[in-house]
Amino acid sequence: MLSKVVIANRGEIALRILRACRELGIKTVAVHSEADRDLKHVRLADESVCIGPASSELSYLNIPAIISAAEVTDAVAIHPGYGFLSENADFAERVEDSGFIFIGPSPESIRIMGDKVAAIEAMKSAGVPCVPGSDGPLGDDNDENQRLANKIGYPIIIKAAGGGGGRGMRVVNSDATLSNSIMLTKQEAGTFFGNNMVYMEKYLETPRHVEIQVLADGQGNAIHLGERDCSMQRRHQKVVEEAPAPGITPRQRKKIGQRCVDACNKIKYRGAGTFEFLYQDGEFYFIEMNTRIQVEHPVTEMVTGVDIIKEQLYIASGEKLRYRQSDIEIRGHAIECRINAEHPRTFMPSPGTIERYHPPGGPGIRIDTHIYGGYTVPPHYDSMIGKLIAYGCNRDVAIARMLGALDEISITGINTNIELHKEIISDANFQAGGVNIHYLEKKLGL
Ligand code: MV4
Repeated sequence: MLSKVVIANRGEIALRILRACRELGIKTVAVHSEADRDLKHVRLADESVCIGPASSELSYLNIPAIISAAEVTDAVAIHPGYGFLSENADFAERVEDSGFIFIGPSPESIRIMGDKVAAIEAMKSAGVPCVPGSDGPLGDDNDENQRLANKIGYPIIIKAAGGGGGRGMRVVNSDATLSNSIMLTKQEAGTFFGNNMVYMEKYLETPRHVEIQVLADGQGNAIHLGERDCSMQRRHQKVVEEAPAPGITPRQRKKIGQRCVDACNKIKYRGAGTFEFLYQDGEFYFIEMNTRIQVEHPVTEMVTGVDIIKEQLYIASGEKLRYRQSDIEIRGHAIECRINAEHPRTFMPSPGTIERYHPPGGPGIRIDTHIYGGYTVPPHYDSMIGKLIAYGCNRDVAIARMLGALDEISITGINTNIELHKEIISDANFQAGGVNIHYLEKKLGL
């Protein structure tokens, strides 16, 4: 097993990684910004190194500072968490070139999945179902682009190859606006991602966002851990996630899961990963692959009993995958509410000092958070301060436990979105299951 790991992240995920390391007897190094000296995991880590000022660019995105911290503490590996450098192929490469283990996929895998055109091409040829589209980047010939759009059928969507997560996309309804939309999307893509390549897909109007979690050891062993439904979102920020996805049958899960597993083996994928699909009219359509641990991984952990972070650490240490597909059983239901420090109506971040914090408890309640009474949420980073997860033997029990926990939890001194969560979990359409990606914004009147 790894002897010492640098946790190159902050907040709840840094604490989550620390806990997994501690369980496996791995020593931990917390690297933190000047604004993050009081983070809970910094106190709990075996060692800590301040890597720069509050600004992310100068600390959590500062590659030389993070690698230096690994060098001076004699660490052997670096866990990037999510966000920040987690899907930066150059970072993974520099970590490896400096003689450390990057806890994640190979730089090559990260690079392929970062290029959405390359990712779709790789997945399509591996047998993963994709959205009908351009099968490659769009050229400058407008007649040809119009022929393609009409063959696919309007509405279509233009997406930046370097985008993802909702940035750099444009829906087009007719030939009249096609060439202009392609030009604008190319221009934005060039500015924001330094890559003006764009591609075309059929625009699915009312899909759900369903994603498959995989684990692979890069030695020919891959498994899937079933799916999560992440359709409850606002402005591409997930708000509530659950596993399994309502209405997905064991047969559907097995079929799409096996496609993902086969693709992992084909591309020699290593580590944890997530295949993102749009799901509409009973069909799955691959859109992107995430090569990091995701915020919502706990719902999968709750229904499978697999500690995904621990498995990342085992895989990074070179061990063969400790599970076979036949060991994996989806049992019960789990729901996660992301708790944000934000204004309840404007959704603007609302940092500040937490006066009191009373966590909820009881059967099936898990809370992944770094907050404590007296902790000050800094204004420099993401507003998510924790995740409340409710597990039950079925969805109704998970919902009842979540409603109880939302009633019980108390965070004073800052604004949070806890009241919003009470409204969502009480919502009749949420309770029926299977709402699409537009539901929350419609409900909020946006
Ligand atoms: C789409 C789509 C409809 N049709 N692609 C947005 C984020 C990025 N990961 C992909 N996105 C979408 N791609 C086709 N062909 C609708 C979205 C989309 C979306 C997807 C998942 C979760 C939330 C979303 C919100 C708006 C649009």
